[in-house]
Amino acid sequence: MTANHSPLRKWVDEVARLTQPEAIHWCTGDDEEFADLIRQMTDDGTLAALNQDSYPNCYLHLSDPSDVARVEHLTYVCTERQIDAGPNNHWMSPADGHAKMDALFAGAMRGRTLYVIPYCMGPIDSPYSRCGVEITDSAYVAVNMKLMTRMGSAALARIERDGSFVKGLHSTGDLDPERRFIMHYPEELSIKSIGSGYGGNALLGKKCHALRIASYQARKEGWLAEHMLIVGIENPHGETHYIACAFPSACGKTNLAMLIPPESQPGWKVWTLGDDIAWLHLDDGGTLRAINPESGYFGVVPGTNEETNRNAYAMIRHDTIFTNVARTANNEPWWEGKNEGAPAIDWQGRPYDPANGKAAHANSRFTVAAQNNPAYSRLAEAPQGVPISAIVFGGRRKSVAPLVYQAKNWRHGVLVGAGVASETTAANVGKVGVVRRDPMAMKPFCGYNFADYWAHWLSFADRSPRLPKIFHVNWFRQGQDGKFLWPGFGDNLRVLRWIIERCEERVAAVETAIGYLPASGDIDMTGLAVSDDDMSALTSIDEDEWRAEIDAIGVYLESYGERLPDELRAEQKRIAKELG
Ligand code: OXD
Ligand code: MN
Repeated sequence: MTANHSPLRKWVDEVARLTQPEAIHWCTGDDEEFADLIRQMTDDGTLAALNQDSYPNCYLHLSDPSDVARVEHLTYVCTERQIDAGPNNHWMSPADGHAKMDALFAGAMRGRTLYVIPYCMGPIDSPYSRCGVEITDSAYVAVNMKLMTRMGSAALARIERDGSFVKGLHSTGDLDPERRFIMHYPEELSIKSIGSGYGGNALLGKKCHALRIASYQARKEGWLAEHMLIVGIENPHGETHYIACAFPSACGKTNLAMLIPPESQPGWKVWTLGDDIAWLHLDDGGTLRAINPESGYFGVVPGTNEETNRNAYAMIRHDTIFTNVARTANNEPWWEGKNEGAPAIDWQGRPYDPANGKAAHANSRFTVAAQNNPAYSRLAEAPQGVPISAIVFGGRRKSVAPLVYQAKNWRHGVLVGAGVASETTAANVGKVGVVRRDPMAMKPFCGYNFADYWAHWLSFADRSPRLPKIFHVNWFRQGQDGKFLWPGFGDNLRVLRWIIERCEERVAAVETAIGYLPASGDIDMTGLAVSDDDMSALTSIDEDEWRAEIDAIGVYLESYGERLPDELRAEQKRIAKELG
């Protein structure tokens, strides 16, 4: 396959001159190509076939042990002016960023094949979708992109029609962490990434394009690119509400997106539209509509089992690429929390020995096409997306944040989002379990200054009287003994039901300075063994803790200096005053 689109052709030629590949392959995205690439990788050892009787078409990739997560400290936003990237991003000038990367890319593909991967983020025929082309020397990236995006000929045809696309250049390089960088040039709609094969660093359609570059593009074009799952909640009468939820990495987005209602909630159904990213547009009538730009899941494996996520457990039983899980003696994939089988070989390919730590890496992943999900919503393919009733922010907090509360209005909701904090997880290299501010769960992903991003969020209030209601949840509250107070997983539906009732204005709530909390008895507890004391701890606030929290949010916001929107400052002060 070749391209008529001459800027694309020209760019591929330029990259080939710089990187010196042995061969160039234009990806068609068809099934034969996928099968050929898999065969090639099982031959050269990049992939190992898993037990094909119990896990048909499943493969395992073990990465370099130094290359297992996103690398925020090596991720840059290169804008002409540093202030436009903001204190929330590492910055380099575009000229320096290109010079640094081009030196690393010179000759980087010698002896390798250069793959040209045209892809479309979102349904091919959606006005809300945007396209990109990733050039990579990794066949692993090519097959992952096939599972995660609409990749190949149809995307190329759209690129030729649209005349524009995001340029992403990736090479696995030599995997030396000293020569690993993920650079974004939002003003040029381009990305350069070298030295890592890990999903978030290498599958450029995902975090790099659909969040960092798209957030910048969205601000210019009047929409939002967010780190949110999209889920449809159908009630026993067949009515469905769509909700978009932003949680930091590895806080259970995939589980919530594929939630199985508990037996005590008969007639309720949950449909998945997306598990990680939402693109939100206002339609002509002022309704906020969401599409999922992705078409597959790159999910965290540990903890997935029949009880925690039956849909995911079934979905990854076939046609799945696993990365950095362990294997059993009969060559099945194994991970901590699988509740079945035992590890024989660990994620580094060594005989399993508990003295070496976990058998599967804490950030081991599955890549799987969304169609494998038994709960995949047919509306995930709808060009117009789905109308969003509620936006839900959340974090992983041992204390402070109650199970759920509702913001008083859009402006307050933007403050709630801006104040999100969470304990860090294994999805990024670095210390785990440290509380940090993660506004809108976008700390690692916003491609421009957060102060401008909040101003952009606030501006939606002037554009529509019909915006979704905004909420905050915390599934991770702990008691004095360190045990989780809330069971989570399927039981989170109970909280989502309260959220929907609030959207439909069918239930009252308790007004506090930080927002509306559920009144006692308004969260359906049928069949659930949570004590009254725990429930009241989950649904009340400690004013001393909240005074400190709101002050800390104020200090954090002020670190954005004079670009911080006055409206946000005023909202923080209002709450501080109400708390007294
Ligand atoms: C992810 C992440 O992989 O947020 O989705 O790190
Ligand atoms: Mn994510």
